[in-house]
Amino acid sequence: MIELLQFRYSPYNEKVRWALDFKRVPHRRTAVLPGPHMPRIKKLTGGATSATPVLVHDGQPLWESTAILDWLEAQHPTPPLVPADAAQAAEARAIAARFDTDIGPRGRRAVLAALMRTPRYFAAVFGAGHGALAQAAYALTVPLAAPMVRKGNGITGEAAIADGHTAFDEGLAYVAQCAAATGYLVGSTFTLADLTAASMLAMCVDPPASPMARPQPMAAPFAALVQRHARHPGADWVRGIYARHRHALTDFNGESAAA
Ligand SMILES: N[C@@H](CCC(=O)N[C@@H](CS)C(=O)NCC(=O)O)C(=O)O
Repeated sequence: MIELLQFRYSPYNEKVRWALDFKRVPHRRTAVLPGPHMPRIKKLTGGATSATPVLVHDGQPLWESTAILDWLEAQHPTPPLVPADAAQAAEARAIAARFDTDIGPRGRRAVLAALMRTPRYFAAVFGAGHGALAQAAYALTVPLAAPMVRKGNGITGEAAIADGHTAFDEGLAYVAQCAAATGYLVGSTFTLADLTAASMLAMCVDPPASPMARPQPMAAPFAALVQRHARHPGADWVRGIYARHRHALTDFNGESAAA
């Protein structure tokens, strides 16, 4: 059995969940809480990383979402996420890499900064599936962990947060323009590029009835972030891709609805 160790709310984890669901790979999901996750993930990866997602197959851990998607593509080639055409495959990988390494980390700063302003909501978002008591206890740790979260994610001040919004604007503008002709970022089918871009932009779009939908009602700072980007044509694209290709699952505690 494949196990995914995940953060409930994370675009890199969403990439892997989406690929597993898209390819209908039976698996189990175990949600770990940011912070307390560290010793467990470090032990599992032999100290290589503390970051999620980590996928365990036959006792072997795999980390880095792109490496996990490559492994899934090799093990479960259909339906494909990588185009058969070499030029299109390279284009899809390049678009995915831009969203992975630029738009995602920059945008995440604005998201985390908004969430950290409301520790109880932070705990509700990341602790979905855990009991109310566990969430309340977790919320108490958020202000203590905030300096570490800021440091680890490059949230150096207001300029970094503003740049996060700029990153979302850049990403939304890119998908709106690039997908205008066919609805997809590469060619005329759903690929790794669409999956990755939509997973990253889900942070500011909040696609409904999906694992990236936030608990309701949203806390005010976070609602403002979503509101700020909601009417962008790129946000329509994200919602459309989710509706057509995510086969929206709302699992919160690790049960795979794809099995
Ligand atoms: N490049 C990595 C990024 C993963 C990542 O940034 N994961 C974050 C959650 S969004 C995480 O687990 N952070 C906690 C940590 O690094 O300890 C990937 O693609 O998997």
